[in-house]
Amino acid sequence: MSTLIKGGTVVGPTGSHRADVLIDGEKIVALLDPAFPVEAETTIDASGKYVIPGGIDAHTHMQLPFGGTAASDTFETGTLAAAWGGTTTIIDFAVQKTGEVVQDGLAAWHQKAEGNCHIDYAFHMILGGVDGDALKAMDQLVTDEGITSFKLFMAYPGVFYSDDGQILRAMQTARDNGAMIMMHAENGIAIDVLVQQALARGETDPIHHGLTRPAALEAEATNRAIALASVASDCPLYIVHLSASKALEAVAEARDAGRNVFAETCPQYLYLTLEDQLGAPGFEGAKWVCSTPLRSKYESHQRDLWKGLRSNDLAVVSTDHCPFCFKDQKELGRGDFSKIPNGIGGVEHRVDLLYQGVVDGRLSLERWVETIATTPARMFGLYPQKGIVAPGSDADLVIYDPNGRTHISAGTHHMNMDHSAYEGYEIAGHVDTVISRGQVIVANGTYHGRKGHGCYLKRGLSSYLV
Ligand code: DUC
Ligand code: ZN
Ligand code: ZN
Ligand code: ZN
Repeated sequence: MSTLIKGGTVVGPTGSHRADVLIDGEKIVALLDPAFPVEAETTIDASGKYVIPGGIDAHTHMQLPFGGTAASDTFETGTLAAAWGGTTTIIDFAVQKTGEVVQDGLAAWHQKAEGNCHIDYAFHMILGGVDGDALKAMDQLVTDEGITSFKLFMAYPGVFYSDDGQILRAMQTARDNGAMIMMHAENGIAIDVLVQQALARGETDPIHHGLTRPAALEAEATNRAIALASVASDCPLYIVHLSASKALEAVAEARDAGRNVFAETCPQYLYLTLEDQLGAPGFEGAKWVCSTPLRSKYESHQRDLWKGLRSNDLAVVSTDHCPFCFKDQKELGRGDFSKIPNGIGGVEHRVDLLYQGVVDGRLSLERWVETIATTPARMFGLYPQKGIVAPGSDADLVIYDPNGRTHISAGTHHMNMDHSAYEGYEIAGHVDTVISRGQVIVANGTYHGRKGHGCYLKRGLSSYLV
């Protein structure tokens, strides 16, 4: 089955040019001069549109048990929503619960995902405890399971938390086997003190979530993670969901020194602020409770994050898609903000929200594609199978209409959430057509994909390893 995408502008990380894209089966087989005559079984007209690699969301949490409930998107609903929004690969976080055998945690995650995904998927592994068995499991997962990145938490004492000694040991193991350590960098010990003090003062509203997680404690943990990685012979380190200027400064300084340090941010930190949350009536602010938290618009965070995206101190934009409904889920924290499940759902809107950055003159077209697709593929060992429009790569493509419009609303989104953190946002662009391994799954506002089409991807080591 051959398909020709005709008349579009192909955008890659290093430039944009007019080219027709020929697909045979699941692969891209050629990029052709538009004047070159080609026959294909199907032709798709992409005139006036961009042809980009399918989005790769390197940070999602489908069905994550968390905060006394579970993230509301299953692998089925979450990957369907991702597909609608132009994301053709997710990397979800499998979880080793504290005390559980790592491989058992992984097996449980495969069971949730297998046969249910609309798009291709891979896993990172959250380590809920670092001991001798977990360190051995890291080696086995890298060698046999295609899992080459491990997330640790400096936050959440008693839940996922690792202390500095555990972190150092995991980093040393990663340095030896080539894996990436992904870090939730917030000082959870100090945060828990602030949370208890706030609650004791009767400060129970959602806004106190953010106020008890100050930027300084994100910066402190980021600096500490970078120092530990340095002691572990420059273990590759990737800071997840970075939101604070001072944390970004630490990453930039390490990168300027040639260190193996990388970071991602998320659309919520680029667009939403603590004041949006503060302005919500009553308990509604719970919809914007996430960790790291939204930061104040009166500080320089958002401006610095956009700058970091341009300078590559922030290499990737992922969603940290961790959806909870307001009703019965976010509401668990009525009267106690610390019981609000932490997370914002956004897997459907990342490609569009970042395109708005192009429209607003904050990112180039090429940098848009790099941060949403090419770099996540390279960072996490999926390149060049994914993340690029090139012969030999999987035919995971989005035809993006710069003259279309996207209106974000819980009334029309496909995520299993009863609200949207971006309710009412208008984007000056639109995901027109989505192709996953040669199959058209979204076209003309209609869904043509199916659950079970998505395959598990075994990943290699990061392309950025030195
Ligand atoms: N960290 C994440 O990465 N996701 C959800 C909550 C959290 O703290
Ligand atoms: Zn986290
Ligand atoms: Zn996350
Ligand atoms: Zn549409």
